[in-house]
Amino acid sequence: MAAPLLIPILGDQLTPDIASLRGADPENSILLMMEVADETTYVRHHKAKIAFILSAMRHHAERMRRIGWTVDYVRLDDPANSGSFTGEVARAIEGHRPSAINVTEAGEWRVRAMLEEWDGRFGLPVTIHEDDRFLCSHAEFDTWAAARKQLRMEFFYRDMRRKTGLLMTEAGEPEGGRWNYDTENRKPPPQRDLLMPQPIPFEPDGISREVLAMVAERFADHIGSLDNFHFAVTHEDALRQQDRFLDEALPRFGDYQDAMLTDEPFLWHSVLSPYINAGLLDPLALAQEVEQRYRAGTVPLNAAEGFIRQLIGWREYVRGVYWHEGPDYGRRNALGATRDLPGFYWTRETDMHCMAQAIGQTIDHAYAHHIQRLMITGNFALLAGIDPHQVHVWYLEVYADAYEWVEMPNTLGMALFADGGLLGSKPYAAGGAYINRMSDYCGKCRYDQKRRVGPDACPFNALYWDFLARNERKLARNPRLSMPYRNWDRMSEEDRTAIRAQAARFLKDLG
Ligand code: FAD
Ligand code: DLZ
Ligand code: SF4
Repeated sequence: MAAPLLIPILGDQLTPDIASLRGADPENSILLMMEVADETTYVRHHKAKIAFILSAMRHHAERMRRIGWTVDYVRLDDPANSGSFTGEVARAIEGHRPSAINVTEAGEWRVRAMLEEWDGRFGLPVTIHEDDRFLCSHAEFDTWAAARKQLRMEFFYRDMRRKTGLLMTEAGEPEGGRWNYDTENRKPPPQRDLLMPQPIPFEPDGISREVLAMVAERFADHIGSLDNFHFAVTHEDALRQQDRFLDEALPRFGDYQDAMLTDEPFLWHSVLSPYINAGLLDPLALAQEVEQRYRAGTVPLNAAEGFIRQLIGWREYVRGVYWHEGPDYGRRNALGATRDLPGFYWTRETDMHCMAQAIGQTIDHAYAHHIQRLMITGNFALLAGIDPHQVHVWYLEVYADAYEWVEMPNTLGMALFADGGLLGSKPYAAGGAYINRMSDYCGKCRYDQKRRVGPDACPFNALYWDFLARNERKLARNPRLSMPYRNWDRMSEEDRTAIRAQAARFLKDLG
């Protein structure tokens, strides 16, 4: 046999026709899959996130062998494991004497730098393929961004609708006459009931049980529980969960997209992001299924459009921003926030019921839905002035779907405004009234959502006004904040002083 082609497959590249495999000869290629300490510990990932990725990798290796590929699989507990992608590629070169390396680009600047360095290091031709599981290529996003003074998701999204033809009429107009049905996607939560859809609880098979035991032992000091490990770890099971979502939750996804309910972590969300991001599900095929359901009349337009917007709009847009802005994006701190992340982000031990719920289910399931990430834990960090880098690391650690390309712009840009308004036109800052409107949390909280000062006052209220006052110089000219600033100015001097003193006391106690 001629010298084979070496094709490293990273943990979020679990797609059988990933770009680096196309055109390769299964008879003369070695797929290299590597469980490495560098990746499991470069941040202290949630135990369930590690277990999900490693189990999905092991299942993917089996799948690829079944369809005729040769896979060299390096396990984390292999005594010869060097602990890094580069070290394992070096070992594989020793073992297989390949003629060249083919790899699909990584999802982080950190890993991208590693792959780019292989060429010179190993003296072999290295081809890095663009990851075409995304709709928008780097060049396309850069061209789109170069033509604009301001990047706005809504306009990018319209281009993606035109490009894919999703929810477009034959005349090239948006289905229903409008591009966006967001205003119909903000219903407060309904009563909790037994008929709410739930994701399928997949029972861990032998491979997953082995991984779970290893993770429990090796990563005992990482955040999170393994007790609720019910993730799909194969393409087939991920598809089953996709069908469950399409059948049972999608029709009401639109209505309750922003709603939150005590002890209901999933509501009408798909819980598909870990599978989409790891490569077990194809986002475009999923969006086409959603459109199909709309055209068949089983799903209303506000649900189909709302879901498709997240997938081909937000998901592609944040990725574009991540790569377009460069590796220093993660160090931005436009509001100069420096406070340390409070300890209760790791323990859930706080009297703020909304925070205890969002953090608690994160610890239990490595999952929280978008509004919890944005308007509860993200909003709190924004208002309290927590150092964006620490917040970014927390989000990257705790969610099973977290990779830098998607997590970082959502955290730094959308939740914390640390990029100064590049990704969103205003900070998503809100006091207790918003949380009360969109959830049943406040009724179960020891704080009083209506109060701004005093021992029982909801901390979000004083923090909200304090945030605006603290950042007046940077934010007051933002037209989308003119109303709250007018309201702040209308308050009496006495009220303003009391609110700021309340916030200062709370923040001092946080330390
Ligand atoms: P659904 O509500 O069912 O939405 C459908 C799909 O749309 C998701 O599976 C996801 O693929 C996509 N999507 C929705 N919103 C976004 C968005 N803002 N950006 C990108 N894709 C989106 N998403 C991640 O995939 N990984 C992350 O690490 C991540 N970190 C986040 C951090 C913060 C601070 C915030 C505010 C959001 C973050 N998101 C992240 C976006 C979003 O919260 C999750 O994609 C979503 O909660 C996943 O749950 P779901 O699959 O049930 O989503
Ligand atoms: C997140 C993660 C973890 C926890 N472990 C591994 C691993 O052992 N091997 C692997 O190939 N990938 C892992 N990953 C995902 C990688 O970190 C991911 O591919 C990069 O972040 C994308 O550049
Ligand atoms: Fe959260 Fe305030 Fe409501 Fe309590 S009262 S749940 S702290 S918003």
